[in-house]
Amino acid sequence: IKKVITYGTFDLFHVGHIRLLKRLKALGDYLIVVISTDGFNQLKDKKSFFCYEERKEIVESCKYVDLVLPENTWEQKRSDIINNKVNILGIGDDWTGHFDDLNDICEVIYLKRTENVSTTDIKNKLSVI
Ligand code: C2G
Repeated sequence: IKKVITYGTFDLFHVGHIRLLKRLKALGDYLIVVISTDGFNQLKDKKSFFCYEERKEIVESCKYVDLVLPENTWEQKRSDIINNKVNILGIGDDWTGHFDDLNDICEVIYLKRTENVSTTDIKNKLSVI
């Protein structure tokens, strides 16, 4: 079976996330989503509204997702891909080029981001209500 992996914070789960996961699942048979822990979010200088456990529970409930794992470091991708026998790493095109070094062990694909939606926009719009 063809296994796909992706990484992200997935805070305030929205259609941008869902449309990405839907497209990623269509590339194979099994989709692994590696969600940034609260500790790793600090490394990314991101403060998520929901904690890791809540973001994990939400993403696990998405019909396109087969497995959720924690993302603790920038460096774990290579071992994640090898240990889980992953064929494709896919991620939004805001990351274009960043993971090309992994194309010796899997296909690396960058998918177009969904326009006009982002967790940051949601937070900003809510803050001025
Ligand atoms: N995304 C999208 N369209 C949007 C918003 C997000 O396609 N409108 C995609 C992003 O491109 C990413 C995924 O949804 O592939 C998750 O987005 P974030 O939670 O912002 O992920 P990020 O913080 O970029 O984490 O090691 C990699 C990092 O953990 C990626």
